[in-house]
Amino acid sequence: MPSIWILGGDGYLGWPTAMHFSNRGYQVTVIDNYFRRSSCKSLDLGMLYSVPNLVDRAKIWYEKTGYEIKVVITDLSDPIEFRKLFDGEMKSHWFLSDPCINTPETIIHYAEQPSAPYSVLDHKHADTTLINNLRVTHNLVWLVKEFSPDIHIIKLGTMGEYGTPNIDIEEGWLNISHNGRSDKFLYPRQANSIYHTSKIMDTDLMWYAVRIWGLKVTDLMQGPVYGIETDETILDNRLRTIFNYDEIFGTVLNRFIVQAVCNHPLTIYGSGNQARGYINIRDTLQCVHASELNPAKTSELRIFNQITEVFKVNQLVNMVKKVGKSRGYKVSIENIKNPRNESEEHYYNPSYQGLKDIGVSPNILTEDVLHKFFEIVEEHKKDIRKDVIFKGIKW
Ligand code: USQ
Repeated sequence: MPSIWILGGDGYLGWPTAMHFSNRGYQVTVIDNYFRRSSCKSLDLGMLYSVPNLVDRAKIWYEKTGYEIKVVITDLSDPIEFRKLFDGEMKSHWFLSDPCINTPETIIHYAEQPSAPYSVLDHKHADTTLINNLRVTHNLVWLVKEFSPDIHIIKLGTMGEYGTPNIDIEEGWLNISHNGRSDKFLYPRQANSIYHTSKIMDTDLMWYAVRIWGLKVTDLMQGPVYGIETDETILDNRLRTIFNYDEIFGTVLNRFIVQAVCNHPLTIYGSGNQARGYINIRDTLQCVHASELNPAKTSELRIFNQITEVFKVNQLVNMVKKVGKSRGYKVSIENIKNPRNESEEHYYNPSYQGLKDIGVSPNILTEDVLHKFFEIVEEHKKDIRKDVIFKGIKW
């Protein structure tokens, strides 16, 4: 079976992705530097529950399924460390019989600082975001070019690269006519945080590597993800993914469910009319897998918008309110003065057909999905820390 590396394999998306591929017989190696865990500690952010370290997660996974996931703990922003993965010097911290890491057919790149609020905390955190995100991507394209240019890179981008333009959002590219001539360019990008800006720069680095070196890259422009459960996390509670509901690492719907359960008002930033494309964590796995099965071609930067539905914040609030109330919660709301520098009244019409065309069948946000989500959060109700929900990080 093909070999896959998952960079950032300890994170909210990385660990479920690792189990997803492993469960389907792929040889999976996860690589991580525990950035999320160490940031949660240093910034004193609560996770909904604690999760075993990556080696223990791999051991539990083996106990449950008989499949091996190899584990490397290292900092991929360091070019010398990253190189050791390619030249065979780096060995797995946990393995069944062979510690060697095979060169993969596909590399899935999630190894980034993923939070917009983190990136605008102050100069130091902005710097960490830029340095980490750009160096990992830069190291990756150089090493793939040098060691194995046939590897398909699947990179997680973000819909936030486009911002909220007053025209339809295409999937990555735009045909432009100017003074009677036409050409195709990357869609204009205009981000609202240092984090989102780092993702624009990532895309530019990868476009360079595709254009000049002929690499194969799929860039997945993903919207805010929600959810907690996948087909693999349900095998054992200790296999659950890291779940944040704090202001820095928690995405909006995940935060709203936790807020409803702990009787905290739902924190609507500004008018609540901001629209975004959302996606269930299960669909992130589906989309990444469909991209792996249908790789980009040599010299192709293929871009998909990885969202399944567009909602305004207020629509999410209404859904959470309805389901929360039916479960006996009061569910109040609070319109907080928007701490972010973002448009609240804007046009938003992204296209998102490409992934459906390669076989993705979206899980939409239904009341049943929300009920199931509430049930899991309720198991941890007594551990929820209200003090991390809103501290007022300003842009
Ligand atoms: N929002 C609220 N109340 C909250 C939290 C957020 O009203 O308590 C609003 C925000 O103002 C924003 C929307 O909800 O308009 C989405 O916020 P978010 O925190 O869920 O998402 P964001 O900061 O944009 O970032 C998240 C992920 C990031 C990913 C991005 C996709 O953290 O990794 O790239 O979603 S996108 O938003 O499309 O750029």
